[in-house]
Amino acid sequence: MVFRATTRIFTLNDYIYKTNLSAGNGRPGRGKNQTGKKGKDLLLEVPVGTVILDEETGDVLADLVQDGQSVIVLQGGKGGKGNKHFATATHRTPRFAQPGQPGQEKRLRLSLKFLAHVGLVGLPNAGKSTLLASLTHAKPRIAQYPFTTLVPNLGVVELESGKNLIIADIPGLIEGASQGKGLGIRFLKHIERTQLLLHVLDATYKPSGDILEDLHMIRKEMAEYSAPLTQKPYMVLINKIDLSEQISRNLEKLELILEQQHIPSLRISALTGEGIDALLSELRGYFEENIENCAFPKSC
Ligand SMILES: Nc1nc2c(ncn2[C@@H]2O[C@H](COP(=O)(O)OP(=O)(O)OP(=O)(O)O)[C@@H](O)[C@H]2O)c(=O)[nH]1
Ligand SMILES: [Mg+2]
Repeated sequence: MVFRATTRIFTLNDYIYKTNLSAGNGRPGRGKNQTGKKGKDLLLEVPVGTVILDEETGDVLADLVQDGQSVIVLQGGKGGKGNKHFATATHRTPRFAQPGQPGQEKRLRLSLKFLAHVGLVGLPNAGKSTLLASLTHAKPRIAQYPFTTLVPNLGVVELESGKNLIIADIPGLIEGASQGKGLGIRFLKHIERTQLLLHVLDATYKPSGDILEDLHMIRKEMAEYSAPLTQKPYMVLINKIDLSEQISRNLEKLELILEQQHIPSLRISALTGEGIDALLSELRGYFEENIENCAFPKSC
């Protein structure tokens, strides 16, 4: 049983119902000095970023991080040896041959961890999917209610050098997500392998609150999931600035606080495109020389 990673599919949805898979058994040995045929390979395509685990032990059997990378996870049945194999001086044409061997069996778990370069994080409704749609050709679901995104989305930004930058949009996080509130934190695995995080803050989100509280809350939930996630470089995007009449707080003051903490920030409107060019040029500056994972075509 062979698993092969491909960048043509992005989900493991094919395997939701395909749960009982088997490759061919080895065929019995045959006459005329012939070994039986090997079992036929079963080739299974999975998205790049798929981790294959042994369900019983939890051991990682393979982590497929390159397009085209393949791994034999279970050996198929060997063909049986033919009758000649068993011939002796006194018994030249034995009437028996070895039966084909059955293949190995195992319960496997497939887990996908995206291999994106940039991860979008934020509260539900902050505008993450709108931003993905504005930066890339991706067409994620966008709507005016929380938890529109139920499964993560990927988009591709083509840099000037022709390199492809992969951006992951994950479902929104809320306070208590690490305790299972909302959709929980299980989607954070998809941004574990990114190089840069973009924190999308809704500048209109709380009528009188401080949107930095949103930032700290999200980062706290992320830290509960995995401390290294909070070590990644990040940038703050102050979104929805087109809704100026609904932004009562003083953005300059907010930006000053971020600056004092050496946190880069940008004002954007994912909807109207304001600030998106500035964001793209930041991304270019960051990644042109500095792309670590090369899983996708033209990424490096
Ligand atoms: N005016 C304005 N509306 C925006 C902007 N960005 C997003 N929106 C709106 O905000 C709502 C939520 O946008 P989404 O992109 O679905 O938000 P999300 O962060 O992906 O939300 P979840 O998937 O629920 O986590 C939609 O109605 C968008 O049209 C913006 O820059 N300006
Ligand atoms: Mg969304």
